This record gives sequence, C-alpha cells and structure tokens, in this order.
Amino acid sequence: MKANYVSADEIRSDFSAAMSAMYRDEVPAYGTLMSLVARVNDDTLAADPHLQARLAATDSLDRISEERHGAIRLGTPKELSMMRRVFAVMGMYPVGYYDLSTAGVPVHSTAFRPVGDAALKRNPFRIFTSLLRLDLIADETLRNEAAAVLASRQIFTDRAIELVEKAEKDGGLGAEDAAEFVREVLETFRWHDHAIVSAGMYKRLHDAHRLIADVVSFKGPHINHLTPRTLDIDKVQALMPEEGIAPKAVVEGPPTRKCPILLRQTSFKALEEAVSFIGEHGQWKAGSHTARFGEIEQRGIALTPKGRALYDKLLNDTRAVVRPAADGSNAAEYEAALETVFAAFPDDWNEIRKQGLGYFSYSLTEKGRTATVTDTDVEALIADGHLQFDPIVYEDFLPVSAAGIFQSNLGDDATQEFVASPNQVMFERDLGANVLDEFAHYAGIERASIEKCLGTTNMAVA
Ligand code: OOG
Ligand code: NI
Repeated sequence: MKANYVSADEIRSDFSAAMSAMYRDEVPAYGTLMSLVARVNDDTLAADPHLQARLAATDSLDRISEERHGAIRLGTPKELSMMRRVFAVMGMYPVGYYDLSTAGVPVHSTAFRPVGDAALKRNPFRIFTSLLRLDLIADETLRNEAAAVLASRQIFTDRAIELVEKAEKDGGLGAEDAAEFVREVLETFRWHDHAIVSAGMYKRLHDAHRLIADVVSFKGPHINHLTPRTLDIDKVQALMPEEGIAPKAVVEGPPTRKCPILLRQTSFKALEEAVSFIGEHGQWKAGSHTARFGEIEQRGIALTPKGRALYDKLLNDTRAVVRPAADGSNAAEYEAALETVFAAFPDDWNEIRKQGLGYFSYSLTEKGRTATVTDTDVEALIADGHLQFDPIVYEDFLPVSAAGIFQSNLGDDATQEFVASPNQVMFERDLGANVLDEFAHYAGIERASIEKCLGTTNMAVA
C-alpha cells in the first residue's frame, strides 16, 4: 500500500460515522436511543471507577457509545458479491454463516467485520448482511416476479463501483478518493420512500413474508438498524418507554451474569413509515412500511464449541419452559426461567476456562516477565502466578437472537415456518468467497497468545 493511501480502518471509521449521522437524521427515534445509551453509559462509569479504569486501559473510553454494528438485507447474489468487495475496501471481511430459515426468516447471512485486534480496537463496526432466499418462496409466479424486480435494480452508484475497482487495482485509495468512496457507498444504504413496485405487488410480497416485501420493494438495501454498545443493557431496556420508544419484549441472548458470555441485545420496535407505491397513470399511491429500528448490544466472552453447545442447550431448555411472547406479557416469567436454567453455566472466569467453555487471551504477569520460565504447562504457570488470562470478546452474532430481532421488527404476527435448509455452499458461491470460521479464528487468537508467552511455536494447546 502506498504511503499516502488512507488505511482501511480509517475509511471504515469515516463510513460508520457518516452512516450514524445519516441514520439519526432519517430515524429521529434512533437519535433518542443514542442519547439514552450515552447517558446510561456515563452513569454506569461514574458509579463504577473500577470499570472505568479497566475500560480506559483496554478500550478508548471516548468511543464507548459509538455504533458497533448495523444490518442490511440484499436481494441477489450479484449484490452480495459486490457488497463483499465494497466492504473489503473498508477492512471488513465475511465471518460466520447464519441460517435463519430455521427461525422462520427466509434469509441466510454473514457478518462483515474487521478481523485483527488492532482493526477491532480502532473501530469494530460490522454489518450483519443477509441474502434473501427466493428459493424458499413457495409461489412460483411470485418468485419469478420478485426475481425480475430485483434484476432490474442497481443498488450501487457507478462511481462507487469505479472506486472499488480502483482500490482493488491500486491496493488502496488516496484521501480524496476515500472521502468520495464513503459518500458514494453511503447512497446504497439510504432510505427511499418511493417504492419500485405497485401497492398490489407489495401486498402480495408482504403476504408471502414481510421480509420479502422489505427487500424487493425498494431501490436499495436501506440500513435497517444501527447498534451502539451499552454498558448496562437491562437499564436501557427499562428506560426506553420513558423516552417514548417501545422496546421489544425481551433482551435476546444469555441472562445478566457476573461473567458475561457471548452477546445480549435488544431493540426498539420498528416504526411504521409513510411510503409511496407506484400507482396508475404515473401517480403515486400512499401507503406505509415497517422496517427500521434501533438496537443496543452488550458483549461478553467468546465461547468454544463446547461452551456454545452448552449455551444453545440452556437456551433451548429455557424456551421449552417459556417462549417469550411478542407482546411482552410473559417477559418476567421468561427472564426468571432464563436465570434459573443458566445457573448451570459456570459464572466464574477460571471455571469457564478450566472447563474449556470460553476463549482466553494469555499474558505474562509481572512475575512471569522477570522470571526465566522454562515450564510449558499453562496450568502450572498460572498456579505459580507467571501467567494471567483475560476473556476474548465475542465479536460475532447469534442466530436465535438475530431471528428474535428480525421477528420483533417484522411485526409480531409474522412468525412463519420454513423447512430448515442451511446452505453455506450456495451462500459462499453467491458471495464469491468463503466465510471465516469464527471458532477457528478465536482458537487462533488464544493459541497465539500462549505461544507468545512461552516463546515457542510448537506448544500443544488443550
Ligand atoms: C438483522 C438482524 C440480526 C443482530 O443484531 O442479530 C442482527 C436484520 O434484521 O436484518 O442485526
Ligand atoms: Ni443487530
């Protein structure tokens, strides 16, 4: 990369800031949520100097309330593969495969995100990106019509495509090109209140599944939510109504814990917005569409396959006892069940580590740095006070939670059954690349941290 090129991390930061400004402008309720999150984060830090010190040491405190992710839904393989190239310019790569069909949503997805530690620290912005699965629409006529509409749209500006090609050819973008790239790419995520289908077609798409109407009816894949980080998700959830925004029924993911695991998220419900459909004789026909919302997230430790299997089992067990109702009528009951069932998941870092449930980053203690360590047994080194460990933060998503977020924002009556049909091979073909395996990735970070401590590269990791 040439010296005068803008780094991918910087382009991503500029892009997420531009997206945030645009979305606050488009969806004022999102601005309200952002202010609430910032206020609760400030209060939480003021009440907990220890947390404040820890965050100051590991994160940049001033960026705490900034967006961590957003989401879009694409219509065609061509859109998905081009989007992959766009995100690559910003240092965002596809990680993980999520099959949402099992949860009644006809999409499969990946998360484009920065991968290295330095990139994540600089700006962790991700986009959860879903591809509509027309193959799951039963009605063949409708399927063909939807495909025809999607084939006729171009979601990227010509200039955005030119700049992606330039970045690929030259290995980066200069300052002026980078700024123009951000402006041009932002256009793809903009809201369009004039649909590209008639009200009748919208209704048929909507009847097949609300999500299909959301993807097919518009000129582009409007950003459907952004998600800042909160330090106290339960508090923000509780305070939302006071700010005049309606939270979804329950917080998705694990319960509140001493040692947070994976990811907890909640959102305010999508708003009904005025749109115009193509009418007769060149007239527009007034209507409405519900898709856009705001979300918050709180992240915990990345779990190993063993830890994840335990998490999935406990979540299933909980939902077998109480299934959260969309209207929130059994929310307290669900939370109580979650709490009780998850008592089976150790809530102590060393226990989580010893049982091989989570990934940790190891480092030498002061004592370990000064001593000549010849021992290669991690447990012995920890016991001797030579080695310490910190949880590795989970940077990805959870399919059951994602489905809950989708559902609550598609309207509460939208639950639908599809035959489960994960198809990662088809997804990766459409993407034009393989997705990174999240478990292998976290295991690699953990292994590298141990190797660094031991100054060896052939250490077998339990
Ligand atoms: C994406 C929902 C998934 C999350 O945070 O799990 C998601 C969507 O509604 O398009 O963003
Ligand atoms: Ni989200």
